Amino acid sequence: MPISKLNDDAEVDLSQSKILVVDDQPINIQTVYNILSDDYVVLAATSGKDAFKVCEKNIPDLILLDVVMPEMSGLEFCQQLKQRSDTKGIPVIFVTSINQQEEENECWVCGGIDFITKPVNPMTLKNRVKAQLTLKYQKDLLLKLVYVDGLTSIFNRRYFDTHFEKLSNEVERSHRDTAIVMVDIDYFKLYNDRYGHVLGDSTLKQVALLIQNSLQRPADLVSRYGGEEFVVVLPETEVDGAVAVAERIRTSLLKKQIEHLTSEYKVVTVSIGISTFLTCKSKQHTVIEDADVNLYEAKKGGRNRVCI
Ligand code: GH3
Ligand code: MG
Ligand code: MG
Ligand code: MG
Repeated sequence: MPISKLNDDAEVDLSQSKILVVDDQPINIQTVYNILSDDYVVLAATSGKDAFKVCEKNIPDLILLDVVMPEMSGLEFCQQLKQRSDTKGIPVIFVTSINQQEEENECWVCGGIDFITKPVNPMTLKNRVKAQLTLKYQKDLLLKLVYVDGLTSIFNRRYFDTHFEKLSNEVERSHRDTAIVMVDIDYFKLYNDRYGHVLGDSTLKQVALLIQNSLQRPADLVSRYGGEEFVVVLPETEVDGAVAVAERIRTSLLKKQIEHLTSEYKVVTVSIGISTFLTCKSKQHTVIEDADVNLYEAKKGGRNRVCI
């Protein structure tokens, strides 16, 4: 199909986009608010410190940033913002009266994506903001399409592979253990045969959500590794900790009592295999294989169990 057939001419709805205006002068914030608040959600902060507080509660889609501010300048704020993993993706447009080339260059160097001079021309501000928000929307959408599984809304195999490679390098550097937990639904082919694919899909979603909710630390990560198989990565976790997580997953699914009459357990269950980088001598390559071998042991041992 020619790509032109795929073009969607509908305007993207950006009305829920959050713009954070950071300026030490409330009158400047008011000016920007008057120009943008009909089209977007406008948040405000009068210092870099306040702006970080706003970001902690509510990650904005765009920041409009003054340069000259007491305590922390806009340049310092931007540098710090770009060093934090949770905020580095937020685009920053500098809004400033600076007209020296050198100072303007500093705005680019510290991570600004665009530059608007004061006094602000409302048309220019509106158009620059719209352009950056559209780009941000497209980038977020692309990342979601590439890395998030459409059925279960958890990360997909591609994300896992990328994440895992980075993580393996970190484990080698830090010598801290990391656990891999492989979860596979038992007799799922029989489940589909008996209850149909629509219910099968819905049960897969439930299991994904249950695994997600069984994880307690922000760095823990679950992805859909294959059809009805999930992989959980638990950084800085040794075997005992991983077994505890795996048992939590297994027993909370059991408690849900999702009917599966063609399974010997009469409800949907999972088998789980665990390995850790410490137990696995040649590390990166075999840690997944080891977890898989242990998963196979769990299946052979009667399913609905955890093997290490
Ligand atoms: P075991 O206990 O040994 O794991 O048996 P199993 O039937 O779960 O294993 P097998 O690998 O033979 O079959 C996996 C089944 O999972 C096959 C397929 O029908 C089902 N499956 C995989 N992906 C999906 C999906 O996206 N939706 C649905 N409904 N079923 C899926
Ligand atoms: Mg100022
Ligand atoms: Mg299975
Ligand atoms: Mg399987």
